[in-house]
Amino acid sequence: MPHLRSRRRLALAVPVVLSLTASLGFLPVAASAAPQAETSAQAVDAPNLAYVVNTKLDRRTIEAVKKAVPAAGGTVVITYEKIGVIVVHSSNPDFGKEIRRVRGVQSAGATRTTPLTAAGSTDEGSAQFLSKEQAAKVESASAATPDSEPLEADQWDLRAIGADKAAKINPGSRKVTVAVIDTGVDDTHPDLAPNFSASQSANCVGGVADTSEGAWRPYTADDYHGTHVAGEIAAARNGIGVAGVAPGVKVSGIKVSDPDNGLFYPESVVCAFVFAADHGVEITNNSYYVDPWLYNCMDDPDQRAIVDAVNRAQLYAQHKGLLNVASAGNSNHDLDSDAIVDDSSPDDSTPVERTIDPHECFDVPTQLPGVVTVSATGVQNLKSYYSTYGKGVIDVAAPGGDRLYQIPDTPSKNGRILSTMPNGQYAFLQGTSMASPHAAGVAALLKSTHPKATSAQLQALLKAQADATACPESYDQDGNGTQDAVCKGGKHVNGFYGHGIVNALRAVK
Ligand SMILES: [Ca+2]
Ligand SMILES: [Ca+2]
Repeated sequence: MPHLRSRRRLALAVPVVLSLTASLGFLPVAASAAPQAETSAQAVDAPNLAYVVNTKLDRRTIEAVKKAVPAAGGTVVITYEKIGVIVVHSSNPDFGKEIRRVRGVQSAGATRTTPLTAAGSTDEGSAQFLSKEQAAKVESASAATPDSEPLEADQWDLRAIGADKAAKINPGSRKVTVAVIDTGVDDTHPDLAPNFSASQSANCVGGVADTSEGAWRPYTADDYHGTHVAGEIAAARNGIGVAGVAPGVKVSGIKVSDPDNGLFYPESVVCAFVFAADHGVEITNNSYYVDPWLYNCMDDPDQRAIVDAVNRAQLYAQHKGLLNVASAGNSNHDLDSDAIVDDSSPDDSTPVERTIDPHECFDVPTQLPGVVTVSATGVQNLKSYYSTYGKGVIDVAAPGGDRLYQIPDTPSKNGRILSTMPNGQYAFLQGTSMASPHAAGVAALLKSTHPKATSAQLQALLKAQADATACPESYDQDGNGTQDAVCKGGKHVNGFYGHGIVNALRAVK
């Protein structure tokens, strides 16, 4: 397809695993979690870790590897036969080494550096809730003009991509669902309830989908991230609060955040992609990177196994027609440079500073092949100061907000993005986490008008219809005389905006 960027290096490193899905295809088989009698000797006090074991895709190999797991001191949690990914728990410190020697194992490694029972802290950043005056408007339909929502005057982001006008032409189809892979979604919020799809929602934490009533909801109001994202995509036009980019489509929640430390571990994300693909979802939104590594290096056996497992799952979803949309990251990193200093990984134990090459070490899922990578802009259509960027990496840009340098002429003068929060609340947040759902919303509008589009075709449409945005002549946002980031490329594709800023109005015309 035109405009699809080459990811040859990554594609070579990670086997494409979809060819046998037709002959293997069944639902994931949950294995017995009962303790195994033949567990090998284990070091005293060794931490119990989770692993992904990625195998060749024939059933005999998968069965043989499953049998080898207890011999290496592990317990099978679940087997995703269609993609050859086995989730294992083990307290044998040599489990990874031992299982990698088994015939048919293509990669295997620990998905965490801290024991399964450990608790940690989370740093969600700070949300800015509405002022009393703004909050009073939330349910006051009379405050709105007939064509707008009570708080829409503060939604500069909708106007920036023509989503206010698009909604009057086509708000999107009920046959399109965007799954929010995140901290859970509070579907009881009055702005989300009308468009929520419970049958396409689950709790995937630990790698096994739990579809019991409400399992997809956030643990507490502090886990607000997924609820904010869901509102940006599909908050209803119902005379209450705010509107989303595609208020006519459905949204679902797939929770992947660990209850102890809030982290998004690989096995949970593998579960989420497979669940979405098997439950008729059209688009996934991924406003996160898979923990515990901000960048996963292919020369490390654990990190390589993480890339392999998550990539198999997201490719499986693409093969079923899903478009996976992901945030670029909030580190103002240039993913087209030769060296990035990562001092935050692993984020579930003690981070160690390392210098990585983003062509060999990957932010997952955003740098995986076929995933739409989204950078963030503010009200001036300039890259947000925090947004990660990179020529050949960013596919499109979308509003994510900029509270420091791009202040809108709105009632609140708040440069961030206003959306839904748990317990019926609203708040402003900024980040590429907010940009990705704007792109996912526009993709949902495109899928509504092009229901037969494949994943690659939908991505091509999203890029072709984006507003091409040239590199700025200067990017010294803090005004100290040095450039804060360097934009490479021309008007039609560059490192700050990819193929441009997504456009909702063009998507429905
Ligand atoms: Ca509303
Ligand atoms: Ca500067």
